[in-house]
Amino acid sequence: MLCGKDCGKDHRKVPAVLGCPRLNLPHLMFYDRINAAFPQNRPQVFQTAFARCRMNRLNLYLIKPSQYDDDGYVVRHWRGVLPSNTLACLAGLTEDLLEQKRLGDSWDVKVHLFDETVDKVPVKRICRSQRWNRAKSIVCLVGVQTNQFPRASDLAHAFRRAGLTVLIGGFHVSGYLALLPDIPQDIQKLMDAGVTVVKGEVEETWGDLLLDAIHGRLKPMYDFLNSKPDLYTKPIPAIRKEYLRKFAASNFGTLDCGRGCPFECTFCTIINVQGRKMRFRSADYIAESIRRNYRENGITFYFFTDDNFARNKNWEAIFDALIKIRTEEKIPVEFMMQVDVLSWKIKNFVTKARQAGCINVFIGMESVDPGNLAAAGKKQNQVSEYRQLIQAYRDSDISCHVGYIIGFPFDTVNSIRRDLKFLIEEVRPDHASFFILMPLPGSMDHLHMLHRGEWMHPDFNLYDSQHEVTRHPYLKDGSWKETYFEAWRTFYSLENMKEILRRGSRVNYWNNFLRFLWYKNSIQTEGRHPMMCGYFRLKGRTSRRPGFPIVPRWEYYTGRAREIYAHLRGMVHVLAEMEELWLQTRHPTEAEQRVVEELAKLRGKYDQLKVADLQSAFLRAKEHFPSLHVPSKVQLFWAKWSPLLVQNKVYTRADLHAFWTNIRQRWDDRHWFRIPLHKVPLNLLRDLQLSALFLFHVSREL
Ligand code: B12
Ligand code: SF4
Repeated sequence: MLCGKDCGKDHRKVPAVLGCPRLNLPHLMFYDRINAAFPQNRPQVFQTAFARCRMNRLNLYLIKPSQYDDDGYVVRHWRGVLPSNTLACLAGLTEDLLEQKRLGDSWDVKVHLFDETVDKVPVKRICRSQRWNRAKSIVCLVGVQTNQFPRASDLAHAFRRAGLTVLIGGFHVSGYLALLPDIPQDIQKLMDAGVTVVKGEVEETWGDLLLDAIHGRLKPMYDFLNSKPDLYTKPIPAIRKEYLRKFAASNFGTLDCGRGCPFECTFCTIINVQGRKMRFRSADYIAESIRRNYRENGITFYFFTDDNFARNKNWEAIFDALIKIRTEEKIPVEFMMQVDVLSWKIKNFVTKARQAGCINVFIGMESVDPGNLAAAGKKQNQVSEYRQLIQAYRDSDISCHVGYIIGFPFDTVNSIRRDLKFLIEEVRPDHASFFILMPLPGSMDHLHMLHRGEWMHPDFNLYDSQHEVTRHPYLKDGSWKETYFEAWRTFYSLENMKEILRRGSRVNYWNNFLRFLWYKNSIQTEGRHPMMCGYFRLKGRTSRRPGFPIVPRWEYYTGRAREIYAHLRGMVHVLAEMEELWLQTRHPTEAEQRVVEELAKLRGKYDQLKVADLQSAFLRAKEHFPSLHVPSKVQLFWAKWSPLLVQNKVYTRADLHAFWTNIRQRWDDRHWFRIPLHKVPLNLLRDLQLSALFLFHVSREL
């Protein structure tokens, strides 16, 4: 008889006093005594009763692992930004199985969801879960991407050492094994430790897999790559309210309406895992789940995670269903989606998208250099049409977010700067996300580099599009990463953000503004890609990558205190910049914009700005806009000292900024006697009032 805890040993051969030699679990000694008492033909009835009372509880742990940071700590945030669709997907499939009682009646199944980017995974508790509860525990490491694979492997080994049943799936293993004839060493190591590797999608096989896991008959590997499921009537990703509470916006859900992409970009893994043939869900199913999520969880905003919604053959039916939900049922649902550069040419696509509630599209633009696009197999991207593409969406009040890759073969530091200027000034998207080119296992780039024997960094933890993992002919000695960060800083400069908010439609003002806040905070304060980031980084002293030492308590906590201080300072800087952006852009009329420009000209003397100077700025603006109302000096006095009272007359905090810079300068130069102490309390009060006003408006829009 094999050990009920899946250690793989035959207990007839193990002396009873030792229990299970691999797991060293005391309760197995009892199991062994039974084996000893009934050495050959154990009564069936005894076995069944024993099995029932031992395995009446099934703990199913669905864990989405995180990544290690450069210091080896697990990356976790107090609040996340984007919930995991893979978790929701597998939760939905499991709920469906339980409703249909596919796992049988005898199981009391408890499903635990952990997203390590926002949850501390209680590794020890999970390891004990099978030991004391007389239960069976199955751990599924889900949606594991390449940069999460090292962390996922460490978790898998820890759970296996405790004798739990462990499965791993997601894009890393699926992509890696899709193109390579042999099993790579690190995946083989997992399989040798008893971890089951699952390639491909499981919509049609999840129930069978769980039954195999329950009955201890899992195979080392399952390959579903060649039998891609038809998604039409498959269970829709299930959104749980308690999970969403860990995210900045708890009304934000994810849903994949379809999978696959017909194009052939060489850096992309999607086509080799989910295929080039499009599969899609039924519009009625999607609509029903949107209604239910609205009723039960208050979800009003979705990220449709399809890689290319424009090529989803069911797009029109899905849009029509959403239009009906919005107009007839008055459910105020909105969404963002990913599309290709040709999508604007599809008849009615853009207008219907807006009517259906789309407010943001993510477009795989990748580069503005035709040579680079050709090298990446991105034949569909025509640089000459980029401007029209952005305009087509903007005309329908949909803001455009472009993905931009740095490190294509023809990129140099200078060409990247030139291209970025072109992107900002000519193409003019509303948002941009920058990525360092990396050969992801499962992409043709990776396969070709492997065949050519080119160097690729062996540590998958770094494959997060933010590290240099290959060698570039023109971007050397860290200049690749430097240029990458420069691109973020240039695009999200105060000037460009101001320009975007001014030219964008008022309908999308807060949508654009909040995204800027999220992006600035991620890049400037956290130093992480916004799509892998949340708000306020958390760390666990002992959750460190093997090979990194556990730092003594005192050293760790003093270091942490310094980090938190630097972090909070960073956040204050970001908030101050965003406050300035808000003050300068929240005024809709052209006349008021002119006032802001006139005020900006006074920048040199902000620290000694008089009410009369402020009024003169209004008067100069009035020369161009005669209908402009010029506030009285009394009004401006109050606006200057009490922003809460006359909030709409405050156009900038540049004078405050100048005041604090001045004080700091004098402090640093040790000219303490020249610090105007009497002005400090009043300016502090003004600053606090303005910040309160700003935060109030931001929180109202969240
Ligand atoms: C939405 C999305 C995001 C979102 C949300 C992520 C999320 N987890 O939902 C955001 C924007 C945050 C994001 C960020 C990033 N992403 Co992303 N993302 C996607 C996208 C478009 C959809 C994900 C999805 O929902 N798929 C649908 C689910 C259901 O599919 P699935 O995860 O494969 O799961 C199925 C099977 O694999 C299987 N399965 C999965 N796990 C398990 C476990 C077990 C035990 C079993 C049995 C089965 C199983 O069952 C599922 C149902 O069939 C995918 C592309 C894609 N088409 O999947 C890229 C993708 C996953 N992302 C990718 C990358 C590179 C990133 C970033 C590194 C980019 C960046 N720098 O920002 C970051 C990393 C963020 C992070 N730390 O997770 C790559 C990953 C490739 C790789 N090998 O690592 C992909 C494949 C896109 C690509 N360019 O190739 N991403
Ligand atoms: S268009 Fe996007 S999803 Fe399609 S192959 Fe290219 S990168 Fe992949």
